[in-house]
Amino acid sequence: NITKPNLIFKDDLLTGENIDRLTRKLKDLGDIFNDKAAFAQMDGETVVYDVESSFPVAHGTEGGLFYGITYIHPGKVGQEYFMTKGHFHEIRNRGEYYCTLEGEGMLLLMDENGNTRAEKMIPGSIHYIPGNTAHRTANVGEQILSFSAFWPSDAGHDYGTISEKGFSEILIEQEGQPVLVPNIKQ
Ligand code: PAN
Ligand code: ZN
Repeated sequence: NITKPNLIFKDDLLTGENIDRLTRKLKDLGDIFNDKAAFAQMDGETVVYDVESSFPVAHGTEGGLFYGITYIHPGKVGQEYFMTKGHFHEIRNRGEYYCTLEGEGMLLLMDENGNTRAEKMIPGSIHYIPGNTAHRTANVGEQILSFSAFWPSDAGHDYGTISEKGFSEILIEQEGQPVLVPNIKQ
């Protein structure tokens, strides 16, 4: 029941070989949400996001590019919006572009000194993620948030740092608005 963006290129890029599809459910994301009591009340089978990626060259190839579309469902755990795990790239200095396709979101960016900032995602918005910057996206709207991503094929993903410590700030809903507040877990 995901509304897929009506893009000319999408079906061509995301068919054929070397396509990877993954689904992340609440039960896979136990460590990212702060409100453990609210989390415990929810169905672990709830889908939080899907990612469809195209890997035209082998992982680790220098000079190639990967392409993926992420679909984040609307929802919250307590006050915290449904969001991606978030990661640094394994080769830390590798950057990335995101382009919002549909919905409303926030892109959280944290540098290696733990400074977090957020960019608003609306259809058509383009976001440059510099190297050495952890990135996570949250759906702050009431429909699917989808965005395309383009990253170097040798970037790799380091999830460990974020799964241990999280971001220095978390994105929660207060009086109907998304706000960044310090992450007390840190
Ligand atoms: C994106 C992300 C995607 C899912 O393609 O991998 O949005 O988020 P997580 O990987 O944090 O679960 C990207 O940033 N690739 O590098
Ligand atoms: Zn990335």
